[in-house]
Amino acid sequence: MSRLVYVLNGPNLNLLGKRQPHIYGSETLADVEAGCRTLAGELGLDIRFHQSNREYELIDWIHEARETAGAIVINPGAFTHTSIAILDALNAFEGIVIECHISNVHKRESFRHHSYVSLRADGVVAGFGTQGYALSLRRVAKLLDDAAKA
Ligand code: CA2
Repeated sequence: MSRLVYVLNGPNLNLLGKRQPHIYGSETLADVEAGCRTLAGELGLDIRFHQSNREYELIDWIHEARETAGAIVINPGAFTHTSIAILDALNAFEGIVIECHISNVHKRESFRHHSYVSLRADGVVAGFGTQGYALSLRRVAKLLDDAAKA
């Protein structure tokens, strides 16, 4: 399976490190991307890292990943709780899907407790801060390594 991983980020995550540090921490999205790139190099993964406030752009990247990628790590932001369209796109992707949330959504408002994306995700990370991205990439690398051996 391809070792290319799409790391996708949904609405408002461009504000990371600039607002609400008590919830989302002080690292910016650029810091998260740099950390993902360094770790991906160590794990032998290639990454495409994107953020958008537009649902259709996230869907287009998921479609693009269908052609080339072995895995998607996605923090869909608030689309997690609303988007059947993103779920449908992920259901058309045959590789590994990891859903990653910075905050512990289960400790927050009840509307954050339901995730459409979890119906497709192979694993879910929540509440580990931005470290969740590294944990997600490590899990992807492990699953790809296991698949290569099988
Ligand atoms: O915990 C997460 O990663 C979330 O996916 C973040 C979403 C939220 O709607 C989900 O329920 C949980 C919100 C992203 C907003 O990010 C901001 C970051 C800094 C300042 C303002 C917003």
